[in-house]
Amino acid sequence: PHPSGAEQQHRGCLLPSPLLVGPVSVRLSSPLSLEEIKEKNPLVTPGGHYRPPDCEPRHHTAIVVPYRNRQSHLRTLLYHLHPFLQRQQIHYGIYIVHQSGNSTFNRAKLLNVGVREALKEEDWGCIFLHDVDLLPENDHNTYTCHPQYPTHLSVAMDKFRYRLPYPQYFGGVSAVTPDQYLKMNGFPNQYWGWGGEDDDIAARVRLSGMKIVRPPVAVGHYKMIKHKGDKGNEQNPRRFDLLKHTRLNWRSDGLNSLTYELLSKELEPLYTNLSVNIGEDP
Ligand code: UD2
Ligand code: MN
Repeated sequence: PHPSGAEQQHRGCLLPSPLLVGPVSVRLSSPLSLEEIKEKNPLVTPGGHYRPPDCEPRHHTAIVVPYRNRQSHLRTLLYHLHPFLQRQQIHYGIYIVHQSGNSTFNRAKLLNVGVREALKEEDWGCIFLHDVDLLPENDHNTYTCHPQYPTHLSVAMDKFRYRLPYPQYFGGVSAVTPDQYLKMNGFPNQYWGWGGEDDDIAARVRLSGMKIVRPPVAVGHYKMIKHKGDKGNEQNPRRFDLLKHTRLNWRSDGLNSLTYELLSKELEPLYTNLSVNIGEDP
């Protein structure tokens, strides 16, 4: 006999989700308006949260996006990611961490802020660190965490001809559990401008006794929306020097030295917007 609706609600969602479709084509041009995207995702609640309506989700994932001045990329990401995550039948929330002001961009520090603020709100089991311009192309690439080790998801990107550019590469999209994040003392706060912070994060994984796990190349496909370098995120000339000292610095710079001022938190229809003052390059 079929379970009644009430019984079904207490059932764990099936694994793998029966809603998965595998490879999907990604729409890069002329994103819809936020209102139109909201209409297509009626079950998303304010702040950009979602729970599968018919089964108990097995995963609770926060998506943290470092952000400044990439409006069209953000719309494209939301258009694509909401249905993608819903097909995976996970409980999720999307957090956009907006660096206020014009000081040099600091991706890793924004990620630290996002993790801390997301965990204040809910007991997320998994936290995704997600560039705004990367679109997953296969929904078998599940947005869940490995129980022991940090995961690197964007293993095959169009911009690198669908290959890993180098073995320790950790840029783009990655994921940690709160425990893994604590173990590696989060991410560095000292990388202002473009580059190096992803390699520092990869080094922290290793230095804290963990390793990086990855999905198969066949499912870890991503498209990156083409863009030029942003004003305020010029290449960081200090990155090579900083990277020489990760081994010395990772225990003192990171989650345990993080300071910032949360300026506002807005529950937008499709995401939570955290505006934050993270200071500037000293
Ligand atoms: C690479 C990595 C990225 C990061 C970066 C170096 C890939 C796919 N990604 O990206 O993870 O390590 O190098 O820092 O290899 N952003 C804004 N506004 C800005 C500047 C940056 O929102 O003004 C955010 C946005 O989420 C963006 C991310 O920071 O996707 C990374 O910056 P990028 O896209 O300019 O750098 P890219 O593509 O070289
Ligand atoms: Mn990019």
